[in-house]
Amino acid sequence: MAVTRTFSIIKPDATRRNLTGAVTKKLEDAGLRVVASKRIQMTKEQAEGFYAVHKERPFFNDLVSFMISGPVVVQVLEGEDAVKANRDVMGATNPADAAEGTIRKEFAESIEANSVHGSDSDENAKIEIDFFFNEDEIVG
Ligand code: IDP
Ligand code: MG
Repeated sequence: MAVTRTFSIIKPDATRRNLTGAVTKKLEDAGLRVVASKRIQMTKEQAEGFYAVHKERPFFNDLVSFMISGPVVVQVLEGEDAVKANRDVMGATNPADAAEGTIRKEFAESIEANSVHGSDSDENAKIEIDFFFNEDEIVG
């Protein structure tokens, strides 16, 4: 296995409850290293662009509204097989289905307000990292 990168968002439900540190600790305990991080208020255009893959889904408008309802923390994470390591510690999309010890099991409020985003492939990780970060903002 190789050291790779993935992209993470700590979503507005988590920043609102002051869980940035608690979520980041879970990521670090899972062997991931935060190599870039910034707290931003996403614009509607950014959220629509980021989630464009979901634009035909019935929850798209609600999801965009939720993602701009407060600040988020966008992060680049590095580690062994980072995409999988992150998805494993995130847990299932619906917190009702999430395994014990995962971020979503512990912190998520609902299937929508589920505390974290994580890339689902190395290819999408690169696209998502490039969407929010310049290379000189990432320091391993
Ligand atoms: P993922 O975040 O686990 O990869 P996706 O299917 O990519 O899940 O969905 C993206 C995001 O859209 C989810 O994290 C969640 O915030 C929201 N979402 C997914 N499914 C639903 C749904 O059925 N109702 C409301 N929001 C949803
Ligand atoms: Mg996804």
